[in-house]
Amino acid sequence: MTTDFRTAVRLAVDDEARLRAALVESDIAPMLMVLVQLTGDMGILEEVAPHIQGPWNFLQTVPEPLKARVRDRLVAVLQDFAAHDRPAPPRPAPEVLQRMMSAGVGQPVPPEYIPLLLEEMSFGEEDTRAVHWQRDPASRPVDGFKVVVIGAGLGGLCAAIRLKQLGIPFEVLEKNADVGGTWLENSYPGCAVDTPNHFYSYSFHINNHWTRHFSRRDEILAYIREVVRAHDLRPHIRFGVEVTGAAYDEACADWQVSWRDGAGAAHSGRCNALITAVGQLNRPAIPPIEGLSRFRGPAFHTGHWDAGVDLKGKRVAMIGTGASGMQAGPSIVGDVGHLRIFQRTPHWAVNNRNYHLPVTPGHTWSLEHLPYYSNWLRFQQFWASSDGFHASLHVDPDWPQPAQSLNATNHQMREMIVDYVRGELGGDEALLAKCIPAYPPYGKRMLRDNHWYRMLRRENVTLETDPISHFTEDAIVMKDGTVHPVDVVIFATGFAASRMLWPLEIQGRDGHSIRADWGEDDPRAYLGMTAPAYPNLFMLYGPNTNLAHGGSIIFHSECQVRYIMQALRLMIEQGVESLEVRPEVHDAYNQRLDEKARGMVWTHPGVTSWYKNSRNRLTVTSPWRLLDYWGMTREFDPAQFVAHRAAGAPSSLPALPSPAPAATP
Ligand code: NA7
Repeated sequence: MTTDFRTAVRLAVDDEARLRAALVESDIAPMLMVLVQLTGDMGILEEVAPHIQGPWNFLQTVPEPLKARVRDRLVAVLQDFAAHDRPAPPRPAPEVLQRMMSAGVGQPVPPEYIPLLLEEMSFGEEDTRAVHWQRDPASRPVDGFKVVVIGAGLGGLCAAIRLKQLGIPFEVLEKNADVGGTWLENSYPGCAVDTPNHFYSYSFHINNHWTRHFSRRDEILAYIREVVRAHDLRPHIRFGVEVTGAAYDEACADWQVSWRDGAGAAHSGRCNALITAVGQLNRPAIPPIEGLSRFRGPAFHTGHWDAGVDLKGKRVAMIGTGASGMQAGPSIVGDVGHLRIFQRTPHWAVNNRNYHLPVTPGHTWSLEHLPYYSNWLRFQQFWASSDGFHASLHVDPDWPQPAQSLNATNHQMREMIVDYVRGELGGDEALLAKCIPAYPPYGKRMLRDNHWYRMLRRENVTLETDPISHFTEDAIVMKDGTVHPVDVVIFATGFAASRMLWPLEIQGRDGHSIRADWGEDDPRAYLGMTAPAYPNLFMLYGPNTNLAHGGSIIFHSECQVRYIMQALRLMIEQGVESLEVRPEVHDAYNQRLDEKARGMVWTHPGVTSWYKNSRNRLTVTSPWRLLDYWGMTREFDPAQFVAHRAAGAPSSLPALPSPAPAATP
């Protein structure tokens, strides 16, 4: 809904037949919420509630006559609103909202989630995460201030939008020739998002026209380009320049950023604050398998897909069976002569009935025209794919089968998936044994089955689970000596995520450098964003901010960007030239984080992944619920930082806060 409420209602009832046709194709849960919001009728809510057994539409069992009643009531109510030109009803009271939310997803929604959910749904179209100035324009000299953002992916663009809204001068440096980050770079067949799209989008730039519930890469890239167009960001982005490093100049309290242009020439420039938004999944990890350089055929990584290579009829080897492999394999199998998949460890994958479905025209119509429908769908999708499973990812110390699962709920999940996979594999127990992981579900990010298991049953597919020894000019040789001749090799082997910010050389004050402080694989930061000895440096998608239990990385970015904008606001409004997290705050946070991670699935024995380092410390992924992280990043607390004013700052400025003890989440 982009028009005001009264106009939207009038337009919605303008053509009753069209309205009715749309409602037939719409999701009953958000539709019911619209009806309850417009009428306050909790009776109909309670009548339908028992038939909503989960947050996904395929978990609803609402009988058709009851659905028809909801639709009829909604049409009548909308017509009544239009006929009397009624204004939007007041937002329901918190306890009513909580009941509505719980009924809408068929699960109790705890009251602590309500503020977060209202912010995420952004009723009334307001931009709920925007940061506003607190002092009048004369007291905030933005002119001499400059921010550099590294990267024009979803995180960097979010920062750019907020900087632009605040009027803070900034520049985005992007190594690629276009925006989009990981969505630009990954173009392999089948590349798609595995978080539902009406949630996987900026809360302040809703798209009601996704053609699928889980869209393909091209559509997501088009969305990103549209956001950039709408916010007129291109003039602020310098493309084709690769930042090589940045050094903090303590005397000037600013950063000297170095970059290379497309011709390889070195440049540098200064900024007061530096925001890294370089992503975690863009430095392909190609395994050091002996003899690769001897292989004569095409060999490329999913992140650098070579569309010029014709796979038709070829013997294709695909190494790796993670998220990218799961999407790419079934998408090319119809073309290739033979697909030989080299699996090191199987992944858990669930079936989601919406994964391959297009969005129906009626559903799209309701998203666009039915007041509040889009807000309620976003809530539903947020709930379906966020903290729901978090509690079940904690290890029950008394659980008798720790190698298989963590606790009773996790075990139930395991059984459900095993049953599903068995069905998909047509009861082939030998193949099933190869496909079921020897670690608990959620040990790695849960994948969505992209017809992977059915693909494995095809005549032209072989699943290899023995280790690879080496490449020859035209084959892969296994450790047992078996030779598999192949024409093309595809590496679906993931990214060098744990070497965070690599290969950037970031030098802080007093001789500190990120590479030395973090070593090969031990990044740590306060809230994943700031670190002592690196004043005025803010990281997006930094240490421990990857999401593996659910959620959308866009949500995390929005939380981080709000926090960073509040920090910059403090700097500008209070004449602060350097802002640096207190070491004790940073250390206490990381200690809490380590403790939290210790009892969770990702550090469980037998679970290997890029989420943690060689010492079993979780470094990449967040152990927190989305709710916890949202709460921790909602208000920037200056007392957690050491702030220095510029010499000559006006004496009229308020005193800077003194340190407070580290907060607990
Ligand atoms: P992932 O999820 O890291 O998957 C990489 C896959 O490659 C995984 O199956 C690995 O097996 C396998 N791999 C890695 N190194 C090797 C070697 N040396 N030999 C054989 N197999 C290997 O990367 P994706 O690109 O699929 O997905 C990245 C993220 O993108 C994903 O989490 C989503 O958030 C989107 P392993 O499991 O390590 O044994």
